[in-house]
Amino acid sequence: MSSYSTKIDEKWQKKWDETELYKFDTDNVEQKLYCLEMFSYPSGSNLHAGHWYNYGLTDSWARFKKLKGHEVFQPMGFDAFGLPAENYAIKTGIHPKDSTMNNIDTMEKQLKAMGAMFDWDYSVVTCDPKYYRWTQWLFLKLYENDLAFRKNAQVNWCPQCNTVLANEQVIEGFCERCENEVTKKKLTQWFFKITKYAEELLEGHKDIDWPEKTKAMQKNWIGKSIGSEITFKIVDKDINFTAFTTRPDTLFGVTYAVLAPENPLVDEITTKEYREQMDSYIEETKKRSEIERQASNDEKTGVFTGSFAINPINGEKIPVWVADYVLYSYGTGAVMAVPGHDERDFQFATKYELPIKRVIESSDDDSLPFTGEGKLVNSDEFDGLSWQDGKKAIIDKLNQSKLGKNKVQYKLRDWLVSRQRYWGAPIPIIYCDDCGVVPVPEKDLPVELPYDVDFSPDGISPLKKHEDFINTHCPKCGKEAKRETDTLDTFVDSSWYFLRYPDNENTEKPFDKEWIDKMLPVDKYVGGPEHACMHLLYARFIFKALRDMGYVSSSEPFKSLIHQGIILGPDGNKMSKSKGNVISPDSYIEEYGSDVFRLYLMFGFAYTEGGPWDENGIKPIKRFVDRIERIILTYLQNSSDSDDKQMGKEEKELNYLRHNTIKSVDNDTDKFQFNTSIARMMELLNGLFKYMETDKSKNLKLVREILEDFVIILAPHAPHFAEEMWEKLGMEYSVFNQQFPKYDERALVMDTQELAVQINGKVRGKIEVESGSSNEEIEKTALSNDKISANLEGKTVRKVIVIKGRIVNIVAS
Ligand code: ANZ
Ligand code: ZN
Repeated sequence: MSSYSTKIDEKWQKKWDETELYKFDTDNVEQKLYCLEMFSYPSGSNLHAGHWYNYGLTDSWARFKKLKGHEVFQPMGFDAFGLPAENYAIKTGIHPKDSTMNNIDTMEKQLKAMGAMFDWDYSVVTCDPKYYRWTQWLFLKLYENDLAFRKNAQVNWCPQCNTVLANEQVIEGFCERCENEVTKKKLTQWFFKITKYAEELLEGHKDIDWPEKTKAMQKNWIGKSIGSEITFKIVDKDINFTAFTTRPDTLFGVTYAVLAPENPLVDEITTKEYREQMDSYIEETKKRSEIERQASNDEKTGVFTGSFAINPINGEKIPVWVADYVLYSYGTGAVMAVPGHDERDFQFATKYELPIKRVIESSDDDSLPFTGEGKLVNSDEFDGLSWQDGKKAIIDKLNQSKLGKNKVQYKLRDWLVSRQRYWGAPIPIIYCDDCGVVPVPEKDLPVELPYDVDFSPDGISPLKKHEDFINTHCPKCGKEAKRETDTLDTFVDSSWYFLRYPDNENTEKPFDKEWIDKMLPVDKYVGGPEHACMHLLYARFIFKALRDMGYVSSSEPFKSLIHQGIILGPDGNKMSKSKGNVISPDSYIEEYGSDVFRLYLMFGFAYTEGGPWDENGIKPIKRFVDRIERIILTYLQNSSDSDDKQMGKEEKELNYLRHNTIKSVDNDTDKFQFNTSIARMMELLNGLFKYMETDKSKNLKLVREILEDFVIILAPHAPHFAEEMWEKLGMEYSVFNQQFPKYDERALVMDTQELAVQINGKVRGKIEVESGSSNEEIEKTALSNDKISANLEGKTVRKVIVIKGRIVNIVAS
């Protein structure tokens, strides 16, 4: 049994604290390495295995970088605004501020007990007015630069949470938070113009080292589509509409057009005859989510408007329909329907007996709809062109009459940031009857959240009922005016927190440009993949917007990103309170100490994959730790019987193992491949035992060197225990002030030869021996080889012939 326990954790945590070992040295900023973990939401429950996996292991990576000579900046803070605290307040009457601050207190203690290198002097708490003052500042800057605006729009509304949601927070039609079905509401809301950066957000991917899958998710979400807009005139009316299409080459195949039910034109062009039918259809479609409407197997429905439009390429009259498979939120909310070459249009045309025309030829497929590539047919002068050339030629022609042009379309929508909830940063806007929308002057920030609010859940935001908060004076004319009562989405708080960490005490500005240019970008960002299309996209957008306003100089906030996997319960399911399969680290840490727990998480899982919890894995790790201590004690007790010059075969082998281990740990830990790092260290430990257990006199100088190296490379992975072992070896505090050992290439060149081994004339395996080995040594190696001995089972070896440099021949019967 080793001496390692939570006592040792406490001893070293105290010492690290007292000696300010992890204090970021601002004078050494040239060497900075910014290691950032997605900050946590201060929920009431204890840190779970997942927190440990994310924060503990990333801390090991950061410690490794410290040993490699970097000035590591590893801050931690809290994403402290948000719905759960407010919902909790409604249920219990405990104010969100009180419960949140309480939780932060507990979590901070637990995070400290983890023994991570967090420099708490640089912490941020987003619900602190010292922080959200600058979140409000950010809003004002975006507003000044036309990147924050208000519009009346159809928005996602969660009836359970009583608030609007961003598109990103609606998961397949359901609220991301409470999992209730999301409905639609027409409301005036605040948006950030992320769409302005759509192209750059795509382009920037090439400059960042991120998982390809995450980039692909963002790319999909941004949804760039290269196509054209084509204008159709309504017959006998002075009305036009434009349709976005990716297939202008099929224009001759258009047999009808479709407007989305929400398109305001519907009202203008629906004739008396169809009015009643149309109104009831539109009512019907309101009940359906966009997801349902887009489903390919969904039965297509629609109503004729009674009006016709002119196909601009050939003057043909086509009927205009309304159907909910066309979305108002995409493109122009209108579609030119080509049932011959589009699946949805085909289904619709079949149902309503609309004509279906072939305009793209296929050499081997004459069924419709045909969605592949081919040459144009039934398209007058364009016949015979490839579809690519056809696209261009048709748009060129329409361009002359201004009825068609190229258009790039994105699926990305502007970011809806206002929330009708209390526990968020108030939007710093004032409404004046005379002056209209007036931003709060910067000097009046923060607009503080009042504490004394009424939480009764009546669908009205607590701020709306707070007279003192609402009533104010217009900053422009001084007349009585009213405050905006919506608060900002918490994703606004987290869209810039990494900029505040390095300059968190600044009272003049959100951050100092010169300083922040030195500290950013973040070198390594670690967090869950579920943030791909929300936080990670928002933060990139805000960073670019700040760059364009002159507040930062670079373009991408997170140079390199890695996602941790998920630790599942022993039943293989995601841990959740309701399933009762949550693994709490506390009892394990109590029993084994935090480093054993940390090492287990490292060794038991591939970091980016995670997997189900298996507590059987802990004991072997505990033994590993015990054995490390034992080898050190064995060495210390042996120090007399030594031949420090000796560098024979055993010493060379051990030295090879040492340098090979250093090389592997260096390489693997850098890539978050902790499991293989630990496996290599276990091998080195075995090698040390093997060497120490031989009877002959040993080179203890070499053993000591190796033990020192061993403790240093172990240190990032088991920080408290390594510190203790470092002390046991009589070394000066702290192991974290050491340099990660360099491996010696020369020690890695082993002079070996490969020999084939035959049994009765048949090659049965290969062995590796050192050049210069004696015949006896070669014979011994051959016979103890696993494959060979398996082959020899039940047989008696009659003779062994060694032909040096070539072959070993075994005769057996
Ligand atoms: C004619 C056509 C012919 C089309 C053809 C496709 C194939 P992406 O790639 O997603 O951008 N479309 C346009 N706006 C729409 C809306 N608001 N709701 C539903 N569908 C809409 O898709 C672009 C295509 O989706 C457009 O090209 C249009 O149909 C349809 F053989 O126009 B296409
Ligand atoms: Zn005014």
